[in-house]
Amino acid sequence: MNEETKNAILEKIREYDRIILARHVRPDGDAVGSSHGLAEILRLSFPDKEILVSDEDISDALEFTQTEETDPEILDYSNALAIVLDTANLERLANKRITEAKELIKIDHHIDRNPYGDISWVEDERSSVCEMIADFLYTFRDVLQCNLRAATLLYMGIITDSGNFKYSATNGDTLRLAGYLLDMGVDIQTLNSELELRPYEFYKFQACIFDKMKLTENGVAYLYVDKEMQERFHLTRSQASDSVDFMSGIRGTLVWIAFIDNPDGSIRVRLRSRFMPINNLAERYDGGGHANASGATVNSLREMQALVKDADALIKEYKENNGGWI
Ligand SMILES: [Mn+2]
Repeated sequence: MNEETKNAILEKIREYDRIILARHVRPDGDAVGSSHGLAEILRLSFPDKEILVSDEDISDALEFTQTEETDPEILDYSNALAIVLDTANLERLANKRITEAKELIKIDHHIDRNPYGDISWVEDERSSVCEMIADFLYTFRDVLQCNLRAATLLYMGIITDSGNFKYSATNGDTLRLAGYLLDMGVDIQTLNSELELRPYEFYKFQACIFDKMKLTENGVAYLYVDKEMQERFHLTRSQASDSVDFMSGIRGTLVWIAFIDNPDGSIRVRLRSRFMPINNLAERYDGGGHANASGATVNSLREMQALVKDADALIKEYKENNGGWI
């Protein structure tokens, strides 16, 4: 698929002596895996070229990848080729200066509502950009070099973005390309341990969440991580916010919501759903996002209750008018 585009990208890579890679802010496994996996492949394949990853906001959870990034401010973008990965639109860029590069290539798997770049390779049915980079590597396997580190980074992006091959974007290509990377010797026990193991205190926090979680009549699960709870468990903002995922496994619960006290007195809302969309509800409360994952803000306990009530009414309506949900 897209053989012409892939060929054009390889030609551009050959053309430039300096290549700078970039990705979206608050990087996930796919953003880190695809930018550093491709960087590693390019360094091995073209040792005379200067290959740099330009962002500096690595997440704590991915520090184990020991990836090195260069301060965007000290980079020379003139005569450089930029490759932007996993970034749907330029506003999401961690390094906005990357657009100063002479030419820019977009490689992404989000719906292409905001096309950009001199060359754009977007396949929105792909599980991950790491799957696309693995495909690129496989397509040009006679030209490109790969090592265990690059294979591990790409494999990491595939499993994190596909939910360990559980999300519906997973298809035969995802598994074939993951298998191609595994054959290079990826240590899945170590990788999965790095990605999944949590400190003991994390489970104490989870137990507290399960104790406090509430369920509405029609199946909205919700919880409130107030300031007191954040202090008691020494939670970072992102740890408090991730608590929304604890509620994802309840049968009949099509919507689950976490409310997290912000330092400024407002309350951050994280909404998740399956089968039915949730973004319209988020938009009513100063937010928005994806069909099944959105964010919003409320300013009082009363507004929190109103949102829960609205979500409950939405579920009720959905369940009455649709079959097939679980
Ligand atoms: Mn991705």
